[in-house]
Amino acid sequence: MKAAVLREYGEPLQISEVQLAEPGPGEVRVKVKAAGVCHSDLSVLGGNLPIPLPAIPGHEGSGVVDAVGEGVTRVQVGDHVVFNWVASCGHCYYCDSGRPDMCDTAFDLQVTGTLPDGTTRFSCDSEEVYYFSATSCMAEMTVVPESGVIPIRRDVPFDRAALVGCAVMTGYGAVVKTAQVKPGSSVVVIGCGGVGLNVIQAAKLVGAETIIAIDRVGAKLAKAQQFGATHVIDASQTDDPFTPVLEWTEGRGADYAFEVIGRPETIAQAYGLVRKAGMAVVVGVAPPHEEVSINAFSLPSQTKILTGTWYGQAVPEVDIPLILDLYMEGKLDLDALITGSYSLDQINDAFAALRSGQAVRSIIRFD
Ligand code: COD
Ligand code: ZN
Ligand code: ZN
Repeated sequence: MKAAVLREYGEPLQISEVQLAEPGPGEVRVKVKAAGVCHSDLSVLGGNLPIPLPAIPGHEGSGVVDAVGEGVTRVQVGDHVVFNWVASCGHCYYCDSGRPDMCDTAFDLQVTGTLPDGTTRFSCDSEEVYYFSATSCMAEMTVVPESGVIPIRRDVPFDRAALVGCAVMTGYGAVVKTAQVKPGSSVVVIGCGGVGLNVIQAAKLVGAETIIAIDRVGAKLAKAQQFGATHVIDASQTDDPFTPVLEWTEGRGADYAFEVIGRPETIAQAYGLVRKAGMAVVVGVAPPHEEVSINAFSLPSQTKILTGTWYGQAVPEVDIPLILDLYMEGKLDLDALITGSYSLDQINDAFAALRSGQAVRSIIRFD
């Protein structure tokens, strides 16, 4: 079977013939149908999100269960599934307390590039090939832990479903689960890519009244308006988003701000753009060594909440089917997120489109 293999940071992906071992106990083999090209995959390619190499990227996808290992109970062969890239263990402190997004095991898997038993199922000419987020869906098939797949309804097209595995869950969860945005409130969203647009549409869904989108690409701001932004700020034209945001929020600052890029400057900006006792939520993942500077006096004197969200604080087996229902009811738009469709052989073109700033979500199709 074919897979996109990253051999060195900064180099194009190579479409290689790889071997895939049978699913072990508690594991599931999936025939991949669609994979979304997320900025985090791009971060892996460039070495900003380092993982052991060679590796197969892809953490946002959908497919059909093809085989199950011993003891698997949650899915059966033939089930349609969305990948859950935070494959939680189900029994650590965080899993037990309802926060599988913080699962210790799932975090370890980000670093080891393996499945929970410390090994990988992929190889190429007897060389081990590692995982990204225990998913690696930029391949015709993959083997993942049982918790790494969420069974879904069969009437959602695979390309739409794929997006729910990362971009939609992350953006929606940031608004609904982490910030719990209240109706009538004001929201700033910095970065209107695949994830940011989902912050915007979720804010609209829960009844935010003022939704201010900030991006440095005009086409992204046009998309932001399509998804519900009421005001836009072009960051390529001004360094001062503060003046317009104050003007549109009765001089106070926004109730909530979401940073959806992963840069220290814009994280500090998000903190600065919220009102006293407001909330800034960092969605974007900055390179691991970066620091953010916040005025110390402002912490007690303005009592703003500065927090983050990881995978939209998802409980995937509950939230992913719920989001798909919202799509089928016409309450969330997944169609307009897709700006391009590529075959596996064209995968480097899909990454080039994301890098250029033009693509929202490109889909790799496996027909
Ligand atoms: N000012 C304004 N806008 C900017 C700036 C800037 N200085 N820099 C970039 N932007 C805009 C770009 O024009 C683009 O529209 C947007 O920011 C980023 O969007 P994308 O499409 O490139 O990125 P996404 O939306 O696919 O990825 C979003 C994150 C960067 C948040 C993503 O990598 C991430 O961190 N995901 C969520 C956290 C997480 O759970 N990560 C692990 C798996 S994704
Ligand atoms: Zn756990
Ligand atoms: Zn992602």
